Amino acid sequence: MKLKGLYSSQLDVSKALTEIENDRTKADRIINSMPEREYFVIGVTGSPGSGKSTLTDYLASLSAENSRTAVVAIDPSSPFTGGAFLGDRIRMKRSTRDERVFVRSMASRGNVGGLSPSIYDTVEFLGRSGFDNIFVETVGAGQSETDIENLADLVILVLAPGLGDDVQTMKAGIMEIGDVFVVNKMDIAGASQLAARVKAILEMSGKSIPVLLTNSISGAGIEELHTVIGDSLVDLQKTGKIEEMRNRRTLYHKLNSVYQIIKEDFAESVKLEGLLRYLLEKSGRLSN
Ligand SMILES: Nc1nc2c(ncn2[C@@H]2O[C@H](COP(=O)(O)OP(=O)(O)OP(=O)(O)O)[C@@H](O)[C@H]2O)c(=O)[nH]1
Ligand SMILES: [Mg+2]
Repeated sequence: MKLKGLYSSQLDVSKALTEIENDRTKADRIINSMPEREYFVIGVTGSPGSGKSTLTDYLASLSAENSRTAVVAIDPSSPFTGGAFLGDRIRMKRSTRDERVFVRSMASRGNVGGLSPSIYDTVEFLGRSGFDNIFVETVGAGQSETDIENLADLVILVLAPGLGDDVQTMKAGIMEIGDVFVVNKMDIAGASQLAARVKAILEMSGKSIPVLLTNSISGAGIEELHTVIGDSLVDLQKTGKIEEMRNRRTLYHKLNSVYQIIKEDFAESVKLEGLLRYLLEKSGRLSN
């Protein structure tokens, strides 16, 4: 992988990312010292165990054939250590072997939306370092400023049969965030039925969203998915949506920084507790 500028090796990128994750002020300094660049963020989300890591791994290798590609895998944080499990890295054998793909694991730090606040800095740094396609794997959807929706230009929602992934029982809101739907594990019974149900629901809600079947172990359907992603990104660029997303990402990055400052600097403060109590009371949550 050839990168130009200050962070020209994978090791330099890794070291800078560690600094960025640990120190917000340093993060700003590093990022502001680099010129802005255009890049795409592709979110991969969906049910636990649906094959997100295996699929992302395959996609990243395909993407690396003609674009500089990075993968950020968000692992659920261990509640005890705050660290990340190694699981996703292990399931990204192809990318970790593929020198052209840069892979980074990040802890989610217990955020409901599944993303660590420093994800915005991580992605912006990777973009400015020369990566064109940045895949971000995360579990599920929450309702916070760190949600994948606010970060990614395009969200791939991965489902699989046999996981209790019945469309009716799916977490509220999850169907809304997918720009491309994937029913992975097409080799397992029930995959095409699940895809048909998803299609029917999307049609009912008047959306024309692609629904694809894949097997991320054999690779079946993944070239097609890769093409759909590429075409969708080009469409988004033509219609000005990428620009819109970039502005939205910047806004959420800022909101998140403010939120972090409040959390870190004022969490202990009696005043903040008073304010939170007031807001809770107003929302009626304290009384029930
Ligand atoms: N049969 C079959 N198994 C698959 C397929 N894709 C992934 N798997 C297997 O499903 C299991 C989960 O795959 P992962 O890629 O770790 O799934 P994930 O969604 O990233 O899981 P979490 O990050 O833990 O939520 C692994 O044992 C994979 O080998 C597929 O297309 N078919
Ligand atoms: Mg995973």
